[in-house]
Amino acid sequence: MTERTFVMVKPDGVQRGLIGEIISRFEDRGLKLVGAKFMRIDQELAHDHYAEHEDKPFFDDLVDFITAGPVMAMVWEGQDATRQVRKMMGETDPAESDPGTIRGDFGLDLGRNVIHGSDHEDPGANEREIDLFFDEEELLDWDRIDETWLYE
Ligand code: IDP
Ligand code: MG
Repeated sequence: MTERTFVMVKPDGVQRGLIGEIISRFEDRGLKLVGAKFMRIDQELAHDHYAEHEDKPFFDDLVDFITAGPVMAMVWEGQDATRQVRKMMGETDPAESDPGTIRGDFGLDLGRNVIHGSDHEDPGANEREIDLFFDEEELLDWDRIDETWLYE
C-alpha cells in the first residue's frame, strides 16, 4: 500500500550535518522524496505540530528545541512508508534504539533525537502533519526510474 509520510530532520540533526546522511538512507531504501522544505518552525507551528504533548512536563523544552534552528521538513512516499520510516528511525529515546537505526546511530539523549517521523500507530497522523507543513502544490507526483525493480 503506497502512502506518504512526514519526516523532519530536527534542529540538532541539521546543526550536526546529518541532513545528507538521513536523506541517503531513505533514498537507498527505495522511498521517494515528494516534498522538501528547509525552514524555521515558528511558535504557532510548533504548538500545532506537538499539540498531543501539550500537557507533558517536557512540552516547553520541546517547543524551544524544535524552534531553535532550521529543520529539514520532508514528505517521503512508498509502500508502508510511515511504518518503515519509524522502524528506520528507532525508538523515541536514542539510548534505547538499536545500532543501525538513525536515532541509534546518531543520538544519545532523549531530548536530542535528531529526527521526527509521523506515528504509524496514530491513524491519519501522516496526512495531518503533511497538511500542516506543506501546500498541495509543493508535493510532486513523479516516477523513480527504479520503481519496477523495487516493487513486484
Ligand atoms: P516520537 O518522536 O518518537 O514520535 P513522541 O512520544 O511523539 O516521540 O515525542 C515527541 C518528541 O518529544 C520526541 O521525539 C522527543 O523529542 C520529545 N520527548 C518525548 N518524550 C520526552 C521526554 O520524556 N523528555 C524530553 N523530551 C521528550
Ligand atoms: Mg510522535
